[in-house]
Amino acid sequence: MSAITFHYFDAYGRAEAIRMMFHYHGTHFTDRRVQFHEWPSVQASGLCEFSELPVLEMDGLRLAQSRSISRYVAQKLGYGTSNHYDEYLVESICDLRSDIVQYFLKMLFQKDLETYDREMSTSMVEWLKLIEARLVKNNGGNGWFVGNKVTRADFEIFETIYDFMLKDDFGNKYSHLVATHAPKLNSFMTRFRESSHGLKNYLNSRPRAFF
Ligand SMILES: N[C@@H](CCC(=O)N[C@@H](CS)C(=O)NCC(=O)O)C(=O)O
Repeated sequence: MSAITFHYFDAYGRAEAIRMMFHYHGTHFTDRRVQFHEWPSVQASGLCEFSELPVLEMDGLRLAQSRSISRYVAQKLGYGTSNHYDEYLVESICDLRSDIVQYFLKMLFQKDLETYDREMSTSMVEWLKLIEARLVKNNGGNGWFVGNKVTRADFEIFETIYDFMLKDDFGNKYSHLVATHAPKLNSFMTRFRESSHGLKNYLNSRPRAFF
């Protein structure tokens, strides 16, 4: 594999689940974190086909659009699926994830933590139950989201629950919600994290970001 460079801002946002895929797999990549003052010159450089980040340079290609990049990386690293129904299962849980992220990101952008806090114990709990129900449909919820191996769905759900509820910045403020309302998902979070040294190391050392 030729050198890989992943360009995004110094944030989790649309990049973090993709970064996690590389770390989980143990594939080296340059994690280029564009600072806001650099953005005008990056934008003017022609790097970004659609004038936005993230952009991934891999296999001699330059790829845009986070969800398309995520699908490409998943296929390349062996986290894809082998039939249409499994693909549907992956895509539908990833679409649900997008809905959740859209909903909460607004509050984080506006630093409206009061609403965020309230919505975690209301809307998010309802979403947790739905995610739990989907997880339980596959191997009783004791494995991964789709089939018998890790797929893109696992990365996207892991990253969302981790970064919106469980990361250190929140202390234990929201972890009880996952444990109480989605016990299988709670175990999944530990199982997934523990299943890769690369991911564990990254989570212990990654640059801190608000979202
Ligand atoms: N649909 C695109 C949206 C990309 C996007 O909105 N990127 C934002 C950062 S999260 C950006 O580049 N903002 C800078 C700007 O538009 O000037 C994707 O998923 O990649």
